[in-house]
Amino acid sequence: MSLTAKDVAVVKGLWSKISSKSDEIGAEALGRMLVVYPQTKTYFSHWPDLSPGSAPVKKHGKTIMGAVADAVAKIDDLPGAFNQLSELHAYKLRVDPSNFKILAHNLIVVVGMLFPADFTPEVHVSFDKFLQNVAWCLAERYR
Ligand code: HEG
Repeated sequence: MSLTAKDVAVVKGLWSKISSKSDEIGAEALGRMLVVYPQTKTYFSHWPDLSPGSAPVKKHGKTIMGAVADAVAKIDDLPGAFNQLSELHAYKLRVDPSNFKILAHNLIVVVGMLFPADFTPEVHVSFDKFLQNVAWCLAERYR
C-alpha cells in the first residue's frame, strides 16, 4: 500500500517528535522482539547477551533506528533507500522476511508506549503503513 502525501506528512511530523529518543525506541523494540518472539533470537546467537537492556541490544537498536531515520529522510524513494540492506538481509544474514513485520509491530508498541499523546489512531495508521513499506522494501531483493 503506497503512502499518501498525508501519510508522508504525518510520519515526518511524528519523527520530529520522537527522533531524539530514537536510540531508546530501537533498544526497547529489539529487546521486546527477542523476548516476545523468541524465534527471532536465532539470528543473534553470536551475541554474548540477548536480554533487554544489554549492550549488544542497545547498540543494534541504535543501528536499526539509524536505518529508519534514513528511511524517513528518503521516504519518497524507500526501495532505493533499502536496496543494499535488503541484499544484506537476504543473501548474507538470511533473515526470513516475516521477521520484518514482527520488528515493525514492536516499534509500533514502543512508540505508542513512550508517546501516548502523540500516537493517535491517525498517526498509528500512517506509521504502520510506513513500516509495512519499509518491511516490503527490505524483502525486495529476496524475489
Ligand atoms: Mg537487521 C544488521 C537494519 C530488521 C537481523 N540490520 C542490520 C544493520 C542494519 C539493519 C542497518 C547493519 C548493517 C550493516 O552492518 O551494514 N534490520 C534493519 C532494519 C530492520 C531490520 C531497518 C527493520 C525495520 N534485522 C531485522 C530483523 C532481523 C534482523 C527483523 C532478525 C530477526 N540485522 C539482523 C542481523 C544483523 C542485522 C542478524 C547483523 C547484526 C550483527 O551481526 O550484530
